[in-house]
Amino acid sequence: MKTIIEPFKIKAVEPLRLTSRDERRALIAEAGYNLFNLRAEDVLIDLLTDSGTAAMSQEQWAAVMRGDEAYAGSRSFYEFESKIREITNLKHVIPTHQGRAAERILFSVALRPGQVVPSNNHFDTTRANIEFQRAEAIDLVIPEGKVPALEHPFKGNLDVARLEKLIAERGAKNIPLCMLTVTNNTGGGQPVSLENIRAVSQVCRKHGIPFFLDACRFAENAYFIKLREPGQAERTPLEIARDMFRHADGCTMSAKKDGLANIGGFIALNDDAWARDMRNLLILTEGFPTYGGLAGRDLAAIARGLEEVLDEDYLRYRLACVRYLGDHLTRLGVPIVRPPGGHAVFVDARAMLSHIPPGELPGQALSCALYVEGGIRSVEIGTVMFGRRDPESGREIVADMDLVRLAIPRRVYTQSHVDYVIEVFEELVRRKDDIRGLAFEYQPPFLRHFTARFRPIAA
Ligand code: PM9
Repeated sequence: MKTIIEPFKIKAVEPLRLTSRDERRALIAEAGYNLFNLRAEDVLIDLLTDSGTAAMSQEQWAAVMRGDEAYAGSRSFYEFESKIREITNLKHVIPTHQGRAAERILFSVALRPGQVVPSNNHFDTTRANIEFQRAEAIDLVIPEGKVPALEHPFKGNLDVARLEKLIAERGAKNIPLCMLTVTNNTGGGQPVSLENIRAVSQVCRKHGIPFFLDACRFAENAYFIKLREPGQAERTPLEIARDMFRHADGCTMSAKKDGLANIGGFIALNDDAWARDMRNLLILTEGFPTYGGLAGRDLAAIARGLEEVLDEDYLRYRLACVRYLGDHLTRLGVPIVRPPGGHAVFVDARAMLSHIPPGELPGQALSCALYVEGGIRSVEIGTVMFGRRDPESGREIVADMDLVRLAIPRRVYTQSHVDYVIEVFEELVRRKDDIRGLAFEYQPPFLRHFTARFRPIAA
């Protein structure tokens, strides 16, 4: 059969509320043209994020009921630890309440001011946590990864020659660790090849630099490797995932993505001294090392989620879903990051709304238009998220790209929901020249996209 169906049926449903275009126009103005400020009830199709928004399976809900809530040494922790060790083969497993807590703890222990941390692309919370330690986050994605329309099987790869150059220029002792985000969220949810993981790891080992994966979407990355990397087609996603982690000294993970859970995260690593320091910090702010800010039931749900996410039928359906939306948008002439990524379609708003200069935030403008037109919530991944205001001139320093991400929550929406999104785009393509740019009205000192407010620029 050529149709790849959802490999599950629906047992519990959640109603969606329809709103009118006039209502949405008023709601987005009230929200300061920032979609994070909307109430979820006022959104019809919520593609803001794939983080923490998955539908859990009956086995995960059963695991929730079986969760062991002992303060120390709960059975659920040992299930969690054992599943993570099975996949990563890393020695220490430290639970955290979500990914950015893992990042804060890792960087608090590993970084000193003035040091640098390279990656393909750091995600916003990763970058912010590095900068919070007064260190520098450096993006070294391959040049192909910055050209939205260019087809390439592994656009998330890190440019190994630039990594070598960075090490030569800054010195290995100023690089306390190197990271690789799989899949590369900021660059369009694009995968990293096993060959590239191996090459980056070899360079790091040669210079004695610990190598960490940001493993939020490791299973989707593993399935892309199976589909696209020569010699990998016959291997299971688990075998490939284990191979990915074999090259790493540690990882951070938000279990809200490929953990198929609504909350949670962890750090896993081999270094005993770092692990000891991290556990001490964990006790200070997150909780005892066998729960790390999570309930026992959360640990149990994640352990089960990490197993289900590596199921091949699930991964085939998951990537097909995103490809379906991406290919239909391409057919409508909507410029997107090609090929579609693992968890989301990224629309190239700078190209689609070429009449809006980057300084007038075309990504944010497109996100708002999508909401007004069809009640769809997306997120800008561009100048709002990654640009910054020049403190001297007050001008906006724009990001490399202005993308709008349509992130697909795992196991939540059906094909007709996706067809509806495609229809809304059809309408927007017709009326795109009427969409106006936006200007910042307020911005906080870091992670500005979450709480900034905007105003429309008059025609
Ligand atoms: N990613 C996302 O929507 C959630 C926050 S922004 C709406 O893509 C990577 C690659 C991520 C990520 C979160 C985190 C942080 C780290 N690395 O959200 O703290 O994509 O669990 O994870 C979001 P937490």
